[in-house]
Amino acid sequence: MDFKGSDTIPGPRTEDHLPHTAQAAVKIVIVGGFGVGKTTMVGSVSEIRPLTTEETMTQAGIGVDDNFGSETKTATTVAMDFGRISITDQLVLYLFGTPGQERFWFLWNGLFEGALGAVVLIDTRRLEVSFDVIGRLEERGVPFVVAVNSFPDGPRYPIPELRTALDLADEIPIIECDARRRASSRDVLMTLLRFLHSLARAKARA
Ligand SMILES: Nc1nc2c(ncn2[C@@H]2O[C@H](COP(=O)(O)OP(=O)(O)OP(=O)(O)O)[C@@H](O)[C@H]2O)c(=O)[nH]1
Ligand SMILES: [Mg+2]
Repeated sequence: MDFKGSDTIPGPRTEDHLPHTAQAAVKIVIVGGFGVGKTTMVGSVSEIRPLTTEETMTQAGIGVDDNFGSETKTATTVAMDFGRISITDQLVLYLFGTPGQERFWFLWNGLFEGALGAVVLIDTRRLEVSFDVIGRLEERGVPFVVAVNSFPDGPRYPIPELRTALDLADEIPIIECDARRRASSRDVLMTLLRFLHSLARAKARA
């Protein structure tokens, strides 16, 4: 895609084979409304060549596909994105990006099976597209963190304001990121892992 230029941290993409030392694999889902940067995030952070199922948006999509705020966008995910990142020699994350358009949301069921947690990507220009997504995660009881993908023309809000606008509980981490950057996307995943760890510890104590 067009943004894989100088802003993307170059790095090895040769690790197609799972390291022999890998002991645990965790499934993580990247969700969010249409065009918030899910495919971008999976692509920037994956150490294997990501699998994408993008289709070119055509005339047929006009009036159906919501293209607001991402005028340069020419493709949309129709099934899923898939990538992998090794966090340590032992721990590997499998990343599944969901389609953003509501007409493909029926695919969520399969994508969430066995998922330990989720990242909700948001675009501050279109917060409202995140409401349904967050509601659906809460219904499913899937723990999640919120990552604010910083688009240059996106308004900046203090985190507490975002928390109120999205009606999120205090313990749910909200962080800013740039989905095009590997290091930033990795930080988001580390935040999710720390959150999952703290939930597991709290459960063990209860
Ligand atoms: N400036 C900026 N542009 C971004 C960023 N992330 C994605 N983009 C652009 O925003 C558009 C949407 O990115 P995608 O990764 O396709 O979004 P998506 O959430 O996978 O979209 P759907 O699969 O259609 O729901 C693309 O045209 C990218 O070039 C970002 O962090 N900053
Ligand atoms: Mg996509």
